[in-house]
This record gives sequence, C-alpha cells and structure tokens, in this order.
Amino acid sequence: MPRIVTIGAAQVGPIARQDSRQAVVARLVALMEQAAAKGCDLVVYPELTLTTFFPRWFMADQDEIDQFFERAMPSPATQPLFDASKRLGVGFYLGYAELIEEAGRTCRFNTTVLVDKSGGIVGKYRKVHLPGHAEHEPWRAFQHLEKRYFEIGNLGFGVNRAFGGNVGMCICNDRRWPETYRVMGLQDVELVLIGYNTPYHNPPAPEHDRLGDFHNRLVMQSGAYQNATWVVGVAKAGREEGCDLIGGTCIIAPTGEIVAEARSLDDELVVARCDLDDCVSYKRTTFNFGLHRQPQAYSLIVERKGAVAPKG
Ligand code: CDV
Repeated sequence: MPRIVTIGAAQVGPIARQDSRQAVVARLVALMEQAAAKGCDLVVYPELTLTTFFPRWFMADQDEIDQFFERAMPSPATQPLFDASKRLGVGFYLGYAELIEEAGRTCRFNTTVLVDKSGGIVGKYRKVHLPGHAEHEPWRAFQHLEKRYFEIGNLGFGVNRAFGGNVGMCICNDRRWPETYRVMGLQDVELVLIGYNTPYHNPPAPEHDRLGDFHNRLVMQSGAYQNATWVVGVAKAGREEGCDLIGGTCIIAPTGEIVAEARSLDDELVVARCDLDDCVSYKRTTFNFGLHRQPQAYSLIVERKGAVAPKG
C-alpha cells in the first residue's frame, strides 16, 4: 500500500502592514478550503504568514515590534484556521512570530507549528539560522533585522511522527544549510516543510540578485535528493510594501525533481500526491546512511564554526 500524503503548498501573495490578522486568516482559510476540495491532507503556509515581513523595518519601540508577534497559538484571531482544519480534516504548517515567557523571561522566536487533521498542534520548530543584522543599517534599500527581533531557536531540528510518516520542519534561511536537512535525515525524515520570505535584492551582495530563483531550487532539490526525502518549499511572494519577494513555491520528490510549482506571485495553491514510500529506494541504496556515512571523518562540522584556511 503506498503511503500517499496529498499536500497543498499554499503560496501567499503580499501582505500589507495595515492588513489585519482577521483578513490574513480569511485568505488562509480560503486556501485551505481549496486544498480540501482537491483532497489535500496537509496545507503548508509560508514563514511569518500572519503579517507583512516586518524585519524589513527598523523599529526602536518594543510595543510597536510586539504587535507583529503572537502571544498564543491558537489565539482568537487564528482560531478560525484551527476550526477550519478540524471541519475540513486538513492539517497545516503555519509560520508566525512567537512571543512567549520561558524560564522566567520573555523570548521571541521565528516559529512554525505543525497541526494534525483534527486541528491539534503536533510539532513546533523555532528558526535556527537567523539571517541579516542586529543594528540599523540605513544604507540598505530595506533592513533585514531578524538578528535583532528574534533569538536563535532552541528546539533543534526535530522530526515528528505525523501524517503517516516522519515530518520535519525548518524556516527560510535554514533551507540553504545542508546541516538542516542532514540532522533531519539522520532521524529518517520523509517530508521536510519549509516556509520562506526571500527578497530578490540582497543588499550586501547585489550580484546575487539574478540568481534568487535558481538558488531557491538548488538548495531544496539537493536537500531532498541527498537525504531521500520529500521537500515542500512555500513562499510569501510578490511586491510587499515595495519589496519584491521571490515566489517559486514547489514540491520536490526524493529524486530531487520538482513535481509541482507555482506560476504566480500571488495566493496560489500547488498540489501534489506525495508517496512517502518514494523515499525508500534512495534510503536503501545511494543514501543508506548506516552503510555509507563516515562520521569519524566529519568531526570539523560540529567542532568548528567559521572556515579556517590551512597554514602554509
Ligand atoms: N527570511 C529569510 O530567512 N530570508 C533569507 C534572505 C535574507 C537571504 C533567505 O535565506 O531567503
């Protein structure tokens, strides 16, 4: 019996700073209803789905910053999404800014939750690789202040038993790092879910701008193939508050091939029937980790952070 998970990759078009949570959640519910009509088991939304991508602005006032954060999940504003999930029997991945009291202090994370088909949270991930900078850099066309507004995720890269398989999550910049996929690969991951917000323009390296879509596919396709897993990448896309974000939402098989891809830069549902058993052949042969990996030769990966050139 194949293990089919029908997945809806729910690309979301621009969200304005003025848009209310209620308006955004209504868009997300509409995408979930489309997904249910197409027989989806799971809908994947982007990173920081509930608001505009606020790290593009420098803000000094913590109350202003905190308006972009959720203090509870679900909350009155997001409850309709959980209700729709239960009513439609469709699970989801949702990225949001999380504000939480932990160990006696206030923490802020770039977070995602995995919700099962009965509307219950079954997994949580907090972004580890926070790109950008911590101080205001006025020379940029726009800021990328994730290092200022969030702290580094403290949950590692866990893999959840869900949807009949092994499901992992990461967020945006995490997808560019092979370690992200490999840590999940070592937990036998079969499906990696990724939401992202990626501007076309990279202020410190504008020479990369023409390659944004290529690099997006490159990292996710190689992560899928090298770890024998399905990968679902979902964009917040289009011109958002004057900043152009790439689209390229796609579903990638363990072969490394893209099996479904968005064609717009707006709200768009991309659907594929994903057989988790398609992972098996690669996990048993080329990427049989137990047979072929040589961890004793990889110690630098965890011992050293930055690159050091050989002496001489
Ligand atoms: N939201 C992100 O993590 N964006 C980064 C950009 C800044 C490079 C990304 O890796 O897509």
